[in-house]
Amino acid sequence: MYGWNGKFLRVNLTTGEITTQTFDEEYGKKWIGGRGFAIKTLWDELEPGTDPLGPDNRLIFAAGLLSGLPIPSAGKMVVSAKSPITNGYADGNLGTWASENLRKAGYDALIVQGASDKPVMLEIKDDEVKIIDAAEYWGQNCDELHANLEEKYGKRAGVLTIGRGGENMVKYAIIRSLEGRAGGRPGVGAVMGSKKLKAVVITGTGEIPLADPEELKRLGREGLKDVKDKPLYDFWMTEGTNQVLTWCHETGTLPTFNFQEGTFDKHDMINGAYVGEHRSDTKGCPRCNMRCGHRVTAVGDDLDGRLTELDYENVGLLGPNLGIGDIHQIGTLNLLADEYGVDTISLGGSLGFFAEATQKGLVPNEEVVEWGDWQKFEKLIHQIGDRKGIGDLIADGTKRMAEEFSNNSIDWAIQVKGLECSAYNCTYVPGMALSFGVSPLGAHHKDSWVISFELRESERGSYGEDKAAKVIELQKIRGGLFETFLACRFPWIEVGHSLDNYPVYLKAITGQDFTLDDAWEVADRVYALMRSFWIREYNA
Ligand code: PTT
Ligand code: SF4
Repeated sequence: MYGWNGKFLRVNLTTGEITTQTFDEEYGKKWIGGRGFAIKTLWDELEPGTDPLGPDNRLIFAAGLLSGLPIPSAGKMVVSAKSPITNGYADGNLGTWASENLRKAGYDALIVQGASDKPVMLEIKDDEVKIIDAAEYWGQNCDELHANLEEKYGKRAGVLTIGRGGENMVKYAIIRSLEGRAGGRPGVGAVMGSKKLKAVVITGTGEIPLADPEELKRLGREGLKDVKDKPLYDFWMTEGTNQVLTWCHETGTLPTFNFQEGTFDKHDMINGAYVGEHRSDTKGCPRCNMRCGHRVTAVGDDLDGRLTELDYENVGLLGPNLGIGDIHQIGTLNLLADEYGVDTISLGGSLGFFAEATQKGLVPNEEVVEWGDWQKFEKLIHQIGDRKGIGDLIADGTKRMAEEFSNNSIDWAIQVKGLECSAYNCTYVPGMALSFGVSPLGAHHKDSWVISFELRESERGSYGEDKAAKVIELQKIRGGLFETFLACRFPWIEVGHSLDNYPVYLKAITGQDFTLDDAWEVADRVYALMRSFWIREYNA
């Protein structure tokens, strides 16, 4: 069989047992990889009602058929678990050398179960797999830890870490890799912390089993050239995802003051053009020629001059949503989120909710935070990451805070299924509200970013069946194809690298004639199981 190794690596942190489990081509074709392997594992192996932060939850690191290969923007891995914030399916799509190394080490996925009673890390070198003591690293934040592990294992090792946010099980803790890659917004990092697993380091020296490696190299070179030659490429390289900010401001969809407003007067000091001009450099995922991590300097006593990667979601939620219009101040909050390893979207949503609670007089005097007071927000992030003082409550997210504050505050807790909303104010875009509402992940834009279609094709605020149809179509392409076959979706959605390229890549990888229709069938299967999982776990 080509493409798949046909092997999962399983580590039980309670018993110390390390095993492998094989699968055949029929299973591979049914679930493909990434999100497909993850949801199938969670569905089959978890008892309904399993505590997401208990030892029985599974923490899954899965590659896909495309991931880690030298084709456009494929240095990605799915990290997944049952979510401690939604109780449903959680995942993130993380840029990391770990995907390539995992496949080269001979595995398609790593499944971690059980929990250690002391801090440990996993060291995987091909078939040598060790659970080793990580006491010396416990308490370190992500950048320091990453640097230490990179020094020990090399720059091309796959290094996955949690910060103190993950250790302290902040409900929206993520897993980090590289300079600023962060994945698993619905609390996958908290699950890693609950297992006392501080890091995973993977090095693989074998070959990924490819049907036609020479052809794949040729296709990869052509694909990368196609991306670079696209008319939108230069604009993308200047503005990246931050280009969205101006557009959101102009359409009234920018989350401002906890989504109370949709425009922001300082938008031109934090938009894509401004960041493009004031950034220090760009970073990205492995082997990508569309690097989108625009790094700016942070400010403040301890962080002054340090670099941090900004994307639109980070800027939207840590900027206008908190009333902050200075890109370096936003950078400071972003850097702290990356250091503690907490999701910027849920963090910005939770801080925005807390600031609105202040505005409405619900917060005790000593804790209040005013819009735009970035230094107070900075202090709160330290408290959240370490779960100290009021930070302990904010670390549980908006829905839990709304229970605490009552006074109908659930009405302005901007979340779905408990997961805070990505950076789109839906007042005038009901299609995007639908997309958030029907996502089994909660209010994440990743699977169906219908807003661009909606604003392009219809009157602001209008309703129509075409929007619902588009939500379904995008769930298949973004949530299905890109999350199971596994590559970054930006070459397709941002510069127009055609979807028709992917079956061609898959032919060289597997030797089989995949069609896009096959991909949609897989997408439907995977999506149906994610939904079923949500229904099964709801109040289980
Ligand atoms: C992703 C979510 C996003 S989506 C952003 S900005 W975006 C936030 N980034 C964070 C960050 O940074 N630091 C932090 N501490 N928390 C963060 N939380 C937020 O996480 C990311 C890119 C981006 S940047 C996007 S849109 C695309 N997402 C993809 C996807 O979902 N699937 C796919 N096949 N390709 C994608 N390509 C793009 O990847 P999550 P990454 Mg991602 C500093 O993780 O959980 O999916 O949430 O991982 O490697 O950082 O890539 O404007
Ligand atoms: Fe990573 Fe950005 Fe490249 Fe996608 S476009 S692979 S998110 S650097």
